[in-house]
Amino acid sequence: LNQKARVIWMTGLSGSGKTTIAIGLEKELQKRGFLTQILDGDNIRTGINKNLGFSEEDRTENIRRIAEVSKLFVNCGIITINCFVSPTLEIRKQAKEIIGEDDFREIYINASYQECEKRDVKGLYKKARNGEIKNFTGLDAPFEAPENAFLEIKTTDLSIEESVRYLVDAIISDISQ
Ligand code: GGZ
Repeated sequence: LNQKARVIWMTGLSGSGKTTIAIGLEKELQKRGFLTQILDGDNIRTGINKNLGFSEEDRTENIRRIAEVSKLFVNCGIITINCFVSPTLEIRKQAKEIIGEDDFREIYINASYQECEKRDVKGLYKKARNGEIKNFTGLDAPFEAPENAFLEIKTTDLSIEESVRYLVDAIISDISQ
């Protein structure tokens, strides 16, 4: 068992494709014998972080706890794949500091607001537009693109399969070094 692990930190707008790509990455890593754990809103915001909303303060606390949990996973050799909007430079800096930069790899899942709104898989963009959701990232809450991500994936240019292959190759070669 190769115990060298990483926290693969996916940042991007709601509906940009973070979780879809993460599931593809996890499948490929498991095939190669790696232990993995995906963390996303579905298993974090319903449990450990269910008292948190989407104010800047709550997002900061959300990401802080996630980073602390990720550190525990990565320290026992589990590749942790995190899918959180994690919208600001400051929030991701905090995560990187908690995890430690040797184990932290930031992946920017880049899809424009316009594209995500067009997809609107969960109907959240429509609700945000109608004012039913406040502090919606990209509309009335900020999203700051990463300045030097380990990898940037433009999901408008690549298919899901291509995105996954690009990411898998980068992660495998990073871990093998
Ligand atoms: C952004 C929101 C909001 C607001 C609910 N702004 O597509 P999703 O549904 O599954 O991804 C979004 C998720 C964002 O939670 P995170 O924990 O990733 O956010 S952060 O890192 O900023 O703490 C979206 C849904 O929750 N959602 N309200 N106002 N996304």
